[in-house]
Amino acid sequence: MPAADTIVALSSPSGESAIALIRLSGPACAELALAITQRSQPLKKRYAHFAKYIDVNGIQIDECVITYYTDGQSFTGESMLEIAPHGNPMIVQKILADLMARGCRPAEPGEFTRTAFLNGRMDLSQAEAISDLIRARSDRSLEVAQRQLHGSVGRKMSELTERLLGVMAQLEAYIDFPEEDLPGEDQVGPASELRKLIEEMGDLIETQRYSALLHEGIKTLIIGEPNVGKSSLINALTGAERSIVSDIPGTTRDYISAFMMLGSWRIEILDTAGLHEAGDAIEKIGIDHTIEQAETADFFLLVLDANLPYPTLPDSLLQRINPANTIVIENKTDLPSAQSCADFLPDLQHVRTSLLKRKGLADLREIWQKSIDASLTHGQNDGVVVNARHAASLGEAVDALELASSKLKLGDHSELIVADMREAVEHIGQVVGRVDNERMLDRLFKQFCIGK
Ligand SMILES: Nc1nc2c(ncn2[C@@H]2O[C@H](COP(=O)(O)OP(=O)(O)OP(=O)(O)O)[C@@H](O)[C@H]2O)c(=O)[nH]1
Ligand SMILES: [Mg+2]
Repeated sequence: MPAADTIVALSSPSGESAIALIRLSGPACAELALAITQRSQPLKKRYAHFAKYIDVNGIQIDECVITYYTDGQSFTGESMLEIAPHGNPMIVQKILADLMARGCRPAEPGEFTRTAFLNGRMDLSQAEAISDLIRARSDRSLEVAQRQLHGSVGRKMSELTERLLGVMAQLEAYIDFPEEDLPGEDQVGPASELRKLIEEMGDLIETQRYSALLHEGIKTLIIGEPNVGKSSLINALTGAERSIVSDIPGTTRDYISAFMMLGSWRIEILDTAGLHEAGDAIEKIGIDHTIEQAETADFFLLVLDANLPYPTLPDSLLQRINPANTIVIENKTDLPSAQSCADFLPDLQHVRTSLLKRKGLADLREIWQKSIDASLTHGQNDGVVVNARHAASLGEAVDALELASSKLKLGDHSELIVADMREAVEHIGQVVGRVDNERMLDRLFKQFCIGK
């Protein structure tokens, strides 16, 4: 059986399910389709065939729905087969073993998408979007992955490239006349377009921060002195008894994390050890952990007991908090001695709560969500959000353009400036995969699941 380099994998999760999906891609698909169904007529393309799956020994394994795709009209661009048997892991294993016996080989992680990319079915940013789409855990990240899958990043890169090529064409007009310098008046247009491009690309690189927040969740730290209600807050927000609540100060000794949704944002929320002059060595380690976590946190909920004097916060923490990333929660307002804490860090937004009586939580959610919307939504560039790999390539493109820009200012010869710009165009090309780098592709597709 000439199944050479026809790949196979289970594309649905392993375990019991109503149906499972086994995918194949490669030159032997048409022939395999006939062999496993024992038919003599080719399968109609893109048609759901109800058929018996017969193994190499002539034994029926299951009844399945089989779809056949021809070259150029499939996800990978090669011939493909999709076999949907009943979702019993034993049936799936038997079919996979049979296909292997017929010469197929198991697909590597992401190999279907990699083949699709190599066959020009999509650019690299679209291939990455498939992985993001599968892993998305919030409406926002789904939205961004879907936009990217429809080519938002690719279109932006084409636009940038076109504009760079436009500037290069203006400069190239002088390359044929090396004895002539670019006249001053002809430098103005290219110089200002170059600056504009550098700025726009800088904004685009900034959206990487947003992409990380989408995928990993907005890391929110609950901080405050011991016994103010931090653990009560994580429990109220997540609706679970995640953290132990007690009236003994210093109950939470190390941070505890949980995930929650705030509107369409995914939040990683961490309850921490209370900040104070540590009593014992273990408490001190817990407080060090809080300060360490604060360095990488995106948002802070600073809890106060409205009945007690204001806390003194460590300098490192004071430097991290600002009105855009912190909300002060004045808790225990049900007690008769509760005071207003409005003059504690008055620039920050304040919410009054009684976590014991479940009061003020809706206000907190509303202010918190508005605050995140305000600080993150404007950071999106026409809805285009780049990931770390894109940002690195764009960063190199910006470096090359900065060089070009300074050479232009110095009145260097056009040829030198155009060379730098050509380098920038190449770096932009890497975002969508115009690269010759097997190792980079290996690394990228390894992060995919098998069967995708
Ligand atoms: N009266 C009143 N008590 C509260 C309120 N919120 C929490 N408490 C009580 O305060 C005590 C401490 O609450 P926790 O949530 O454990 O406080 P914490 O900040 O996590 O404390 P540590 O882990 O020790 O740092 C518990 O007895 C809670 O029941 C509130 O709004 N009003
Ligand atoms: Mg606690």
